Amino acid sequence: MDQNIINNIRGNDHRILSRIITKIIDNKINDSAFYTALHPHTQDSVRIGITGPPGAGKSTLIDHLIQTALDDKKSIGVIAIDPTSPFTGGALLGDRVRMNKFSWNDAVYIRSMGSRGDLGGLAKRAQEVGDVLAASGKDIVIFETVGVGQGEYDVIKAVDIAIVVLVPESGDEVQLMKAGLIEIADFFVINKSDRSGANRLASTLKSILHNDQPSEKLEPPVLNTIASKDDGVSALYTKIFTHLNKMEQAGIISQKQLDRHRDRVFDLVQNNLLNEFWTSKRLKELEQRTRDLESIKSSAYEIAEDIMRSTKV
Ligand SMILES: Nc1nc2c(ncn2[C@@H]2O[C@H](COP(=O)(O)OP(=O)(O)OP(=O)(O)O)[C@@H](O)[C@H]2O)c(=O)[nH]1
Ligand SMILES: [Mg+2]
Repeated sequence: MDQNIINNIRGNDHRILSRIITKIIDNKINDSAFYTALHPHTQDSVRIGITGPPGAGKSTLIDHLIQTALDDKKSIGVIAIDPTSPFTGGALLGDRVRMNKFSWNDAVYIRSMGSRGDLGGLAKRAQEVGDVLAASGKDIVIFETVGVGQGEYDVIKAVDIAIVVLVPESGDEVQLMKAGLIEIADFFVINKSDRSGANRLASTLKSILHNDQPSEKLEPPVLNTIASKDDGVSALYTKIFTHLNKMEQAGIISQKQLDRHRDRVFDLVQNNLLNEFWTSKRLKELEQRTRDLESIKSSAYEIAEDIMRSTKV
């Protein structure tokens, strides 16, 4: 591993950051020595996940959060995970505009990465990009995802504080959320509160959260914002850090850090084993054993056991 690269990352050289991050997104860095050398420098950033339905105003909120963080003398990195863009990691128009807006400023780094067709490794790569941004010295790293698939869900699970952004029309979704999102959400924002129904949604949500909260979590705050008018965003910024403090004191942040560390080890072992197992010979065997409709007569279990027992490597 070239120590120069680590030094350049730590020196916050944005050109180097871009190059490295592109490689990570393209899955071209599988050198464990790189991540091991990076690791000691990745622990000091606050990791914030912001998720919610398409068009809820997440990016608009983040734009204003960036400005608020800068006013607070904090540096900030943003990873926008876009499920509609191809997995080449190309920045979308909106993100380019945002990047231009802050491109003069080396305290801000914004990058988008796609997820389509790439769900399995998405959370892993997003975390690795987060590590690079953390090592570059960013005080805050924000992950923006559209709250849809498992991959995005895994990204949001792996942060210190998960913020779910809703809009006044999200009433029905609150029911859906009770199943999944409430488990991961540490904080709710009702954006577009210039529209009717915002207060009603806030009070419905508060009562659900008050009654249904798992005991190992703090009750998530619910805050109303109008991101497009920068209304409520600095209050949101302050509240995020107050809540983070409370989470820290309750031992929740260290528990989350430990959980995500364990999950990463688990996933790495699992991926390594899979890669080791599925040699080209075994893949060929799989292909042969499932080549025609006739093969459906054998159960999947039977074929799987045969392949696992097979000495072909
Ligand atoms: N009325 C109103 N419009 C808003 C508000 N916040 C954002 N918008 C608008 O909503 C649209 C979507 O905003 P984005 O910030 O791109 O939303 P997003 O959640 O990042 O969208 P995706 O990343 O595509 O899921 C834009 O046209 C914003 O100007 C708000 O508080 N009120
Ligand atoms: Mg967005």
